[in-house]
Amino acid sequence: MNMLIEKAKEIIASSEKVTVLTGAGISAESGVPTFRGKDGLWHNYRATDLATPEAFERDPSLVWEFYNWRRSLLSSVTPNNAHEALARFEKTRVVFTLITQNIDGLHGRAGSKNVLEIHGNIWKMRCTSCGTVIIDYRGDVGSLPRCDACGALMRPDVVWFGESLNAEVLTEAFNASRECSSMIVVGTSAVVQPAAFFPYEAKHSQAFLIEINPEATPLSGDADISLRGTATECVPLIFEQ
Ligand code: BV8
Ligand code: ZN
Repeated sequence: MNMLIEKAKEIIASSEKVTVLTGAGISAESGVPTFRGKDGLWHNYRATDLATPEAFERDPSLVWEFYNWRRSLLSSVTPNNAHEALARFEKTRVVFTLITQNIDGLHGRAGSKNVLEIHGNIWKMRCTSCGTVIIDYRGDVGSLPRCDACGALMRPDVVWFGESLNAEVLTEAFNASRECSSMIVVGTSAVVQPAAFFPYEAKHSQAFLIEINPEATPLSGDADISLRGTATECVPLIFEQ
């Protein structure tokens, strides 16, 4: 593994444009449950039951209960040294894009300034009617929060299954995937679209593809380097300049 670590470090140091894609696995060592792991979030709940507009339509209280539970899990966790290493790396680079599928906000708390949160952020909520957005809402959301401006229901400002991603954010993520000289994919099962497509977009544009994951994924066969390790084991080593 050390040889691969050294090689990955060299590639990143010599890459003019670096793009990183993270998934739930980068937050696992902070104590945030992943989605598809053995104790995964979806293990107890089916995504289709809760993280969809239909579920919210059908039972907004249940969906808010699910997000309040996840917010309560997140309120006691802190970024780990993988989040922190990426935040430090960002300061050393003119061109660096961090794309995350995570809604936990841990990259921002670690100090990363320019994060593409393609699936939104669990600490934000928005009005279902007038579009008012409340950011970094740490209060108790209660059972059914309503919009101060118009009285309509508030919803978590996240992208649910079956919902389109924000067009600008998606374009930026695709461009960062096409234009990078290397892409490092950390802690994702590479199942959810369109995020799972970004590494292939990078590869197709001749980028060097590095994967960090203790388990193999559908992406592993296409990665130039596949590091079978955890985020906190590998990320600080390959990004420290
Ligand atoms: C869309 C926010 C257009 C909400 C999330 C059939 C085929 C293909 C696609 C589809 C299909 N049917 C439907 C679709 C589209 C669907 C999709 O991809 N479904 C999947 C399930 C097949 N996608 C969508 O709906 C997207 N929208 O396509 O719009 C459209 C419009 C209308 C109609 C149709 C299409 C929207 C997707 C966004 C959904 N929202 N999150 C919330 O969080 O509550 S996705 C959710 O899953 C999270 O964001 C999460 O990040 C994401 C992906 O999961 P991972 O991050 O990869 O986490 P996972 O647990 O799976 O894996 C963790 C990995 O970490 C593992 O590999 C593990 O080995 C590793 N790991 C563990 N420990 C560590 C570690 N790695 C490193 N270190 C460790 N210590
Ligand atoms: Zn409103």
